[in-house]
Amino acid sequence: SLVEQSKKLAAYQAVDENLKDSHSVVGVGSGSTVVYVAERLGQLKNKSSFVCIPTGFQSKELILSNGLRLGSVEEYSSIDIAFDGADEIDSQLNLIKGGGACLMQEKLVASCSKQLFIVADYRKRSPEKLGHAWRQGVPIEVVPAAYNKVLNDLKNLEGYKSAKVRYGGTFKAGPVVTDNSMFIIDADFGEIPVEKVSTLHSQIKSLVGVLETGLFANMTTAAYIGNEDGSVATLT
Ligand code: DER
Repeated sequence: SLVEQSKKLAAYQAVDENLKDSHSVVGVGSGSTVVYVAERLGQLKNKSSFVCIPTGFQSKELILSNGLRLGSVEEYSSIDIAFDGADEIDSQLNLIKGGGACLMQEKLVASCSKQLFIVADYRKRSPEKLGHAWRQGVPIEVVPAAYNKVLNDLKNLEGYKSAKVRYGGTFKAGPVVTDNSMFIIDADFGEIPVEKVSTLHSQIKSLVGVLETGLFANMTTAAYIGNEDGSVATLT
């Protein structure tokens, strides 16, 4: 499909243009686009010269299934370069992440990385504000015991519209449980102006019971966006 092809082109270009022989620790994100990052890494002749750090269970599977060396963020808290997907990217490269409920370890790896390259298809690019393209709300990872308290606290924040715990639906009765045994709350704040992303993140993060938010402000080195026409846009 056009979307899959654009994901692959963006992922391959991001790896080809940025992974250097000097890089020895590589962060691998989560989701369907980073599948192509792991595939490209697995094609490298010198793939045994670097260790890959996962951002969750699926990421670990990607690393192993592509014959890449698996490390952990406990052993390698200084990461040379990381590749990850996103649910939405604004004009300042702020991100909404967490569509795959892996945001905690994704942000941990991103925060340990000297460089973070985001790879995505054209649906994720929002020339407008965050919340324009991704309408499912800001993912928030919360301690299960605190979910009701956090749902109530969120109501007091500027721009709040609604919030709900993410349920597994057909595939799991009850709430989605993350790799960290936490719940996810998806909170709708409508469209979030670029200059408000960092503030909103901090307000949510300060609520007792919140582990992490899916708002990634000022963390992205560059984004590779696969376009419908087969071209790849590099945003910095
Ligand atoms: O959960 C995340 O942040 C993932 O990176 C994910 O949402 C990106 O998803 P995709 O690459 O499958 O579109």
